[in-house]
This record gives sequence, structure tokens and C-alpha cells, in this order.
Amino acid sequence: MWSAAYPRRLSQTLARLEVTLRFKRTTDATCADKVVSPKMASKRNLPQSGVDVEVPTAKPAPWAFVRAMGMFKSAVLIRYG
Ligand SMILES: [Cu+2]
Repeated sequence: MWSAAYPRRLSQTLARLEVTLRFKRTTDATCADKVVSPKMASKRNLPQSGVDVEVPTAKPAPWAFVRAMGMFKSAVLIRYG
């Protein structure tokens, strides 16, 4: 469920493309220091230098992710054509 308190964005891409998202954090004054998705094997730390996360695009489906604590929810919609 989206929170109205934090910004969110839905992006789209075509299935079977190689897609990498680069997450960047610009402050230490935040608890948003990890990236996690239900389809990721584990949480990824989000250092200020950033982290690249490959998006699984084999199947057309939404790929959602959040940053720590469930804040800053976003998703990539993977679709055919
Ligand atoms: Cu938080």
C-alpha cells in the first residue's frame, strides 16, 4: 500500500531488456539506507555513493521496491510492447 507521506514513482520498461536502477542517497540523516524488494534475495545497503540493482525483466510484472522501513515505495512495471 502506498503511503501518502512519501513520494513515489511508477516507471515502465519493456520485458527482456537489461535494466539497472541506480539508487542514490544524498544525506546521512535518514533511515532510508537499504533497498529491498519482495523479489530480491536480500536487502541491499544504500551507501551515499549509491548502489546499482538489476531489475528482473524476464516476465511482464510489476517489480516493486522500498527503501528501509517501507518508506519511499516505487515500482517498475515490466510489460510487453
Ligand atoms: Cu524510516
